[in-house]
Amino acid sequence: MPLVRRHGKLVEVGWDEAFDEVGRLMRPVLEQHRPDKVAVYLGNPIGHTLAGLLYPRVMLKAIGSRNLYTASTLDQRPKDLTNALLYGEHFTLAVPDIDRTQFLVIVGANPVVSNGSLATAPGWPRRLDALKARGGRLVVIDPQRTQTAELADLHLAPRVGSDAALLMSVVHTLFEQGLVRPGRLAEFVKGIDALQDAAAAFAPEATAAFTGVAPSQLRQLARDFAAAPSACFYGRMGTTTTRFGSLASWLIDAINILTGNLDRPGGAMFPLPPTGSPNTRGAGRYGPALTLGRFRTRVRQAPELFGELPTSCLAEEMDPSDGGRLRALLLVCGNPVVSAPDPQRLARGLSTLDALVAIDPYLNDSTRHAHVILPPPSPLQRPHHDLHFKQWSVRNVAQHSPAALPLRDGQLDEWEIMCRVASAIDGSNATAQAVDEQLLRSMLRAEARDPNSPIADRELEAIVAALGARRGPERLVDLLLRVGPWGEGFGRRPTGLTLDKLLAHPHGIDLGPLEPRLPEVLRTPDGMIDIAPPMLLADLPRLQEAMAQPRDDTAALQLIGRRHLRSNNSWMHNTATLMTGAERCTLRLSPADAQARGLESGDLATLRSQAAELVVPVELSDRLPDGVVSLPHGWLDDGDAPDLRLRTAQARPGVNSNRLTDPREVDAPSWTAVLNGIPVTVIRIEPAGAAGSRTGDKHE
Ligand SMILES: Nc1nc2c(c(=O)[nH]1)N[C@H]1C(S)=C(S)[C@@H](COP(=O)(O)OP(=O)(O)OC[C@H]3O[C@@H](n4cnc5c(=O)[nH]c(N)nc54)[C@H](O)[C@@H]3O)O[C@H]1N2
Ligand SMILES: Nc1nc2c(c(=O)[nH]1)N[C@H]1C(S)=C(S)[C@@H](COP(=O)(O)OP(=O)(O)OC[C@H]3O[C@@H](n4cnc5c(=O)[nH]c(N)nc54)[C@H](O)[C@@H]3O)O[C@H]1N2
Ligand SMILES: [Mo]
Repeated sequence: MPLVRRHGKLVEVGWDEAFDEVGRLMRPVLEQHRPDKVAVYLGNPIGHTLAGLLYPRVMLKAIGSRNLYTASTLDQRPKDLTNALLYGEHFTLAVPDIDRTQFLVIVGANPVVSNGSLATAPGWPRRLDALKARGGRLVVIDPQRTQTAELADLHLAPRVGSDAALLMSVVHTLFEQGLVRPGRLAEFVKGIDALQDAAAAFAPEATAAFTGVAPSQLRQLARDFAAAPSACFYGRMGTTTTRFGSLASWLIDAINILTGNLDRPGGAMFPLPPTGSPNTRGAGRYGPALTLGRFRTRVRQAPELFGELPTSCLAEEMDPSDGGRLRALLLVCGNPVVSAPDPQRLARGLSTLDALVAIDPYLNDSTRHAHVILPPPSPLQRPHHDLHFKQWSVRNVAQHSPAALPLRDGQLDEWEIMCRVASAIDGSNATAQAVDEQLLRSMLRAEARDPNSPIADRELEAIVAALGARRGPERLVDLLLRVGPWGEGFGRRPTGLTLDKLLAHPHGIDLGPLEPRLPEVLRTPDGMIDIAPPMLLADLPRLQEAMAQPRDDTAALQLIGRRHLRSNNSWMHNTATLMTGAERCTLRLSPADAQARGLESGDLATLRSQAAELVVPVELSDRLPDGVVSLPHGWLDDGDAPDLRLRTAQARPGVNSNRLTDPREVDAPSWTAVLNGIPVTVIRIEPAGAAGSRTGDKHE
C-alpha cells in the first residue's frame, strides 16, 4: 500500500489518495517557483527494471525540469564521457570480448563478485576459466587481491588512484618499443601523434614512485599485450570512481586502439542490442558536435553531462543556507543518503523539502523522509527485459521474461505508478492507460520522423493496430524489438525479432558473438575517433601535479570499497536469507597495518577522514596491501532512526561508508565523486570506550 505523511507520520492510504497527495504537494512548487526548484533522482535499479527504463520520461516531461540527478554520476560517468569524446555518443561502449580474447587485463573491477557491470555476461568465473583453458592470460590490476585477482596469471597492485599514470606508461611503452599497430583502425583514428607527445612524460620510470609498480613489470605487460593474438583492457569502478577516472577510462580504450584490438574478435567490441541504441540507426551518418555543460548546478556550477547533473552536488542544492534552490524531489529507485557523499546533509535536505515523493519498495534511510511513498510490486510480478544491459553485452542475445506471478488486488504495476505520478503532477489526472497511449504515440512519431526507421513511411495507426492488445511496457518492448536492428520491421524482415517470437523462446535467442561495427558505429561529427581529445589532454597537468607531490606513507591509509556477493548496493540487507554468517560490514586492513595500531580482528576502531569519523569492527585480511583499507558501501547505520521499516537490516546494521567521502573530491572532467581513495586514519578503541554511539560526525 502507498504511504502518505499525515501529521508527521507515514500512514497507509489508497492509490487515488496517494496520487492526489503527489499533485497537492508538487503542483504548488512547480506553479510558484518554476520547474527549476524540482529535481528528479533516478537510482541504479532504473537500469534493472523494465518500467524504470521506459516510463521516467513521462514524469520528467510532466515536471519539465532539467534537474536530473542519477546514480550513474556516482558510477560510470567518466566512461560515459570518454565514450562520447571518442565515439560520439556516451552509451557507445566497447566491451571486452571475453569469450574469444587471448589476453584480458582487468583494471579496478571484480567481476567474479560483481558479475561484470559494463560487460554484461552471466557466469564470469566460468568464462575466465575458459580463457585460461584455451591458453589465454588474465592480468588483474587492483590494490586488493580480489576473488578475480586470485584467478589471474599476474596481479599488479598499484597505489590507489594511480591507474591513469600506470596506463599512460603502458601507452608510452607502446610508442617507445614500436608496438603501436592500429591496423585497419588507422583509417578511422586521428590524434595518434598528439597522444604520443602527451605520453612522453610518462615513462614507466617517471610513474613508478606514484603507482608503486616496477617499470620492468609495466614494460613486460605492454610487450605481452601487444604480442598477444588478441587482447583487451577492461576497466570499471576502481578506475571510474577515483581521482583521475576520466583519464583512466580514456586510456583503457586508447591502449585497445593503439594495439589494433578495438573492434576485432577477442578485443573490445561494440554490441548490437536488439532493442536498439543511439548508435544502431543511420549507418555512416555522423553525429552533431558534442555539447557539454549546457546548464549547471547552482551552488558549485557543476556542468550537466548528457542531461544529468552530478549527485555529488545534490546535498548542497537542497541546502538553502548555501544558495541551494531545490524545494521538491521525485526519488525513483534511489537511496542517495546511503549511496552518495555527504549523507548527513542529504538527510537534512530531504527532510526539509516541501515535497519528497518516492517510488520505492522500502522505507529506508532516504525514503523515510518522504511525504509520499509509492511501492512497486515484487520483481516476480513484473516482466523483465534488459533494455539497458544488452548494449553492453559480451554477446548479442535477446530474451524476455514475462511476469512469473500475477499482481494482487490493490497492487499497481510500476509503469502504472509512474504514469499516474506524471498525470498527478501535470494536473491532468489521466489514467495510466491514457498516459501509456500518449507515450506510445510520441515514440511512434519520433520513429516516423527518423528516415532510417523501418516505419518511416508508415501510417501510425496501422502500426498501433499491428502491436495488438498488449499495453504497458511489453507493448513498447515489442515496438523497440520490431524497429530494432534485428527486428522484423513490421513486415520488412519477416524472420526478424518480435516479442511473440521471444516469448516462444523462453530461454532467449542467441544472435551470436559480437561483430565488427567500425566505422558504422561512430557518431562523431567527422566520423573519426580522436584518440587524443583536447578535454582529456587538458586534465593531464592535474595528474602530473599529483605525481609531483611528495608522498608520506605514514600520514594516512587509503580507503577503498568492496562488493560482496550477497548484497547489491543498499538494497539486499533486508533479505534474511542473505544476511546470515559472519559480519560483512568490517574494515579490512593488512596484518602489518593492524599490528602497527595494536588491532586484532573483532576489535573496534575509529575510522576518520576529512569528512567524518565512524566506529567500525576490524578484520585482518591478507587481501589488502599495507597502506590500503577497505569498507563496503550500502549499509544502514542507524537501526533506530525513525520511520524505518527494514526489520532484518535494522537488526544487523553496519556503517554508512559515504559519511567518510569528501563531497568536494571529484574527478575534474566528469564531476564524479571520488569513492575509492579516501585518506583515513584508523585508531584502536580501548574496549571500555567502545560503549558510545557507533557514529560521530564532525559536521554535527
Ligand atoms: N562508497 C561507495 N558509494 C557508492 C558505490 C561504491 O562503490 N562505494 N557505488 C556506487 C554505485 S556503482 C551505484 S550504482 C550507486 C547506487 O546508488 P542508488 O541507486 O542511489 O542506490 P541503491 O542502493 O542502488 O538504491 C536503490 C533503491 O532502489 C530501490 N529499489 C530496488 N528495486 C526497485 C524497483 O524495482 N523499483 C523501484 N522503484 N525501486 C527499487 C531500493 O529499495 C533502494 O532504495 O551507489 C554508488 N555509491
Ligand atoms: N554482488 C554484487 N554485485 C554487484 C553490485 C553489488 O553491490 N554486489 N553492484 C553492481 C553495480 S551498481 C556495479 S556499478 C558493479 C561494479 O562492478 P565492479 O567494478 O566489478 O565491482 P567493484 O567491487 O566495485 O570493483 C571495483 C574494484 O576496484 C578496486 N579498486 C579500488 N580502487 C582502485 C584503484 O585506485 N585502482 C584500481 N586498479 N582498482 C581499484 C577495488 O579493490 C575493487 O576490487 O557491480 C554490480 N554488481
Ligand atoms: Mo553501479
